Amino acid sequence: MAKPIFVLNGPNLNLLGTREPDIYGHETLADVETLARERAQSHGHRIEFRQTNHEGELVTWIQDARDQAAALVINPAGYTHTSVAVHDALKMLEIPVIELHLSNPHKREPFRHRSFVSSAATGIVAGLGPKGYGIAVDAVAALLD
Ligand code: CA2
Repeated sequence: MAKPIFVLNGPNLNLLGTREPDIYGHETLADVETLARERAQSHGHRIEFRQTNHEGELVTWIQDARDQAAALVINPAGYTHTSVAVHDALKMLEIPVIELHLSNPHKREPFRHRSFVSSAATGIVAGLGPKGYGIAVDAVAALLD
């Protein structure tokens, strides 16, 4: 069986849909997972969708993607702006990697303007809200074809 597209989510995204809807939208993480799963199926792919509040767990999952995933979509959330460990793990991948954000960090506070992830990503999707998850899956499907 073909390898899945990993869709990995970082800290606090389990609370999606419960706060700050003006920034992040009204959809929950479960809604976003359904959207990404349906979009992957429409392209003949499947996804492995995960969320963690722990940096080390996220690093381990990125390492798992080296031999278990066809591609990686990652919303590292707050770790985007802080984590050398996430950066180092992503640099070890030889598959397409999409950095994904619901909001556009460049329109927000200056501390969100620095990403440790962008330089290790194939491409970036940001500022498109929950729909960005579907668009990121479209992008990796196009890269894998
Ligand atoms: O826009 C994004 O997707 C972010 O990765 C979200 C992170 C933020 O630190 C990044 O700068 C941009 C924050 C995730 C927090 O998620 C919540 C969503 C709704 C309610 C509470 C938390």
